[in-house]
Amino acid sequence: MENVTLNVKGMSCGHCVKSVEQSVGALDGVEQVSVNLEAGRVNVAYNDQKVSLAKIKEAIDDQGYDVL
Ligand SMILES: [Cu+2]
Repeated sequence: MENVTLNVKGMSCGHCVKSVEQSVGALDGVEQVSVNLEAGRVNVAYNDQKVSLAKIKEAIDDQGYDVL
Protein backbone atom coordinates (compact mmCIF):
# COMPACT_ATOMS: atom_id res chain seq x y z
CA MET A 1 0.00 0.00 0.00
CA GLU A 2 1.27 3.40 -0.97
CA ASN A 3 0.42 6.66 0.70
CA VAL A 4 0.86 10.01 -0.94
CA THR A 5 0.04 13.60 -0.10
CA LEU A 6 -0.57 15.87 -3.06
CA ASN A 7 -0.69 19.64 -3.09
CA VAL A 8 -3.75 20.65 -5.05
CA LYS A 9 -4.57 24.15 -6.15
CA GLY A 10 -8.05 25.52 -6.71
CA MET A 11 -10.13 23.72 -4.09
CA SER A 12 -12.23 26.31 -2.32
CA CYS A 13 -15.34 24.78 -0.79
CA GLY A 14 -17.15 21.63 0.27
CA HIS A 15 -18.17 20.94 -3.29
CA CYS A 16 -14.54 20.84 -4.37
CA VAL A 17 -13.76 18.43 -1.57
CA LYS A 18 -16.58 16.16 -2.70
CA SER A 19 -15.61 16.19 -6.37
CA VAL A 20 -12.02 15.32 -5.56
CA GLU A 21 -12.93 12.65 -3.03
CA GLN A 22 -15.49 11.07 -5.34
CA SER A 23 -13.39 11.08 -8.50
CA VAL A 24 -10.27 9.75 -6.81
CA GLY A 25 -12.27 7.39 -4.60
CA ALA A 26 -13.92 5.89 -7.69
CA LEU A 27 -10.60 4.67 -9.05
CA ASP A 28 -10.04 0.96 -8.66
CA GLY A 29 -7.19 0.49 -6.22
CA VAL A 30 -7.73 3.63 -4.17
CA GLU A 31 -8.34 2.62 -0.58
CA GLN A 32 -8.77 5.97 1.04
CA VAL A 33 -8.81 9.61 0.09
CA SER A 34 -9.03 12.59 2.37
CA VAL A 35 -8.93 16.25 1.51
CA ASN A 36 -7.62 19.00 3.74
CA LEU A 37 -9.30 22.03 2.24
CA GLU A 38 -7.45 24.69 4.23
CA ALA A 39 -4.04 23.22 3.54
CA GLY A 40 -4.89 22.41 -0.09
CA ARG A 41 -3.76 18.84 0.39
CA VAL A 42 -5.13 15.54 -0.74
CA ASN A 43 -3.98 12.40 0.99
CA VAL A 44 -4.45 9.16 -0.90
CA ALA A 45 -3.84 5.58 0.18
CA TYR A 46 -3.72 3.28 -2.82
CA ASN A 47 -2.60 -0.06 -4.14
CA ASP A 48 0.12 0.66 -6.68
CA GLN A 49 -0.47 -2.73 -8.33
CA LYS A 50 -3.91 -1.51 -9.36
CA VAL A 51 -3.65 2.20 -9.90
CA SER A 52 -0.79 4.56 -10.71
CA LEU A 53 -0.04 7.92 -9.16
CA ALA A 54 -0.41 9.42 -12.63
CA LYS A 55 -4.01 8.14 -12.80
CA ILE A 56 -4.79 9.69 -9.45
CA LYS A 57 -3.35 13.03 -10.51
CA GLU A 58 -5.29 12.81 -13.75
CA ALA A 59 -8.56 12.23 -11.90
CA ILE A 60 -7.97 15.39 -9.85
CA ASP A 61 -6.94 17.32 -12.92
CA ASP A 62 -10.09 16.19 -14.75
CA GLN A 63 -12.17 17.82 -12.03
CA GLY A 64 -10.53 21.13 -12.86
CA TYR A 65 -7.92 21.37 -10.12
CA ASP A 66 -4.18 21.69 -10.48
CA VAL A 67 -1.93 19.13 -8.87
CA LEU A 68 1.28 20.96 -8.01
CU1 LIG B 1 -15.72 24.38 -4.42
